[in-house]
Amino acid sequence: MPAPVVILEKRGLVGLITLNRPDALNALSTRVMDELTAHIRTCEADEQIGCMVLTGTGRAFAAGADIKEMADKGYADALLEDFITRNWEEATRCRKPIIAAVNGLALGGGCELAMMCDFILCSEAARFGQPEVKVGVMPGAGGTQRLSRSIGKSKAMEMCLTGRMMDAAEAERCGLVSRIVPAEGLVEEALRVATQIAELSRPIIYMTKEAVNRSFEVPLSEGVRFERRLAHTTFALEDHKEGAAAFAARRKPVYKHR
Ligand code: DAK
Repeated sequence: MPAPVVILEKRGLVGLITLNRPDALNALSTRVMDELTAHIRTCEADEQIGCMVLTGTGRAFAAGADIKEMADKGYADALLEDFITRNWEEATRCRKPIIAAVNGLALGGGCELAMMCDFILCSEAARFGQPEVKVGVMPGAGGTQRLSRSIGKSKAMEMCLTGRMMDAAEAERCGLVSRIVPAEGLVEEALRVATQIAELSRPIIYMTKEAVNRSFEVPLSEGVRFERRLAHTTFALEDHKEGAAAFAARRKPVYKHR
């Protein structure tokens, strides 16, 4: 049996998912994306797991879609197999948060995959880019859309039209990543933050994630209305009562996810 190209490990309340194809800089082949999709679904279905961390082995998070595999694909192949839509977007569909821990190169589909996660922590070694134009293709997994929403038109346009790479410091300055963490502690820090999230009330976390994501889809007034409706419903949760009672009693809350 061939070694898995994506590894899932359970670390307490967190699912740690590692892209494991270092010889190809974790290029996102069909097999990688099928395994990744399966692992995200496993974590979604596992009642113990409350949050996921996605990272890569070696010097890359992921250097993009597998260029060699795509080389022979024609238009009809891409259309009929529903390329990208079929098995790339599970990270955007799951309700449990996913933190991308970008340890190195995040290029093309790799950058797009990181942006599908809920937020990005990275090490100083991280490099981000959308170099598709240099290999005769364009971003096709949300890069032109998510990058411009994340870092603004001018920088996104420059990145997509030239394929230049951005280092970790620039990525933090322009808000693509939330924080830079020393390389040796990156995964541990991501696991620590993920555990903190996983210990909170799950319905509250799901609703909060959904509300933030909604802000990218609708006008402000609709987004605020949506948030208000969700926020009102939190008062119906046992976890809301528990959170308030624990605060008043100066103790740690014990959430039942109800
Ligand atoms: N695909 C396949 N193999 C890759 C790869 C990739 N994206 N990136 C690297 N590799 C492989 C290399 O071929 C090499 O394998 P061997 O030759 O040793 O067998 C190995 O990884 C190590 O790479 P290098 O020897 O090149 O390492 P260097 O340090 O010299 O260079 C590099 C690192 C990152 C600068 C270079 O590897 C590179 O330029 N890689 C390609 C980066 C890139 O262009 N990424 C974007 C890929 S295109 C679509 C949807 C989505 C997409 C397109 C269409 N539709 C809906 C239609 C997405 C497209 C992409 O992501």
